[in-house]
Amino acid sequence: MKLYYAPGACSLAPHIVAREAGLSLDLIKVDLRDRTTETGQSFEEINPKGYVPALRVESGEVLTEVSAIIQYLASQAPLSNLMPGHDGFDRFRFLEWLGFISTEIHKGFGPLWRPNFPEDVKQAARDRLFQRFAYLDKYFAEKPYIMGESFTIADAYLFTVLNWAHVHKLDMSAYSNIAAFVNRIAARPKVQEALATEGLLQKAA
Ligand SMILES: N[C@@H](CCC(=O)N[C@@H](CS)C(=O)NCC(=O)O)C(=O)O
Repeated sequence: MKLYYAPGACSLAPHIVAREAGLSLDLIKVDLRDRTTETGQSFEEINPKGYVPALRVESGEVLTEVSAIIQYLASQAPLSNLMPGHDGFDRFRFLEWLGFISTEIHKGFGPLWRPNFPEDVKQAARDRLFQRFAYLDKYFAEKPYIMGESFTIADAYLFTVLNWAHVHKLDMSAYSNIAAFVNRIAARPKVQEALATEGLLQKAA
């Protein structure tokens, strides 16, 4: 399988998941400015949406969207127990979390990546993120991981996007339980491997 990624982007989530699942992956770096791969291919030929991550699976098909890719990877290593099974309410709680991470946190950062967006739009995005962080901070006061006592792919996704708080110099001092969560995930050997491979160790939380 090939994962098209950009260092520190949301593609870090599937990168971590593949390592946690013990799956072998070829990493192909994408330059998001000119949308070419490090092998000189047009990235839009691989993912016409133009963004990372994209995963080329063994059949040759290309899968996009973080939440779909990480679930696919976890499904390839069921014994790793990286997500709840299909029976039971936990599965739906888990999907609820993936939706929250994707739409509220991942995309919540969207305006902050746009140099030309007006400051009031960026401030509104920060305010909204801080509301979400307050919710997460309370949640992690009670539980070490999103699904309770064990690590799942949702933790890898949340860890990846929470790291952007530092990139955008958000004041996270009020959220000590989020800091503890980020440190807990960062300390995992497979997460360290992924961060080192992407050249992020000195930048990670
Ligand atoms: N809906 C997509 C969003 C992916 C996304 O936001 N990718 C960013 C990096 S984190 C990107 O490649 N942005 C470049 C662009 O949109 O041109 C997903 O969930 O996978």
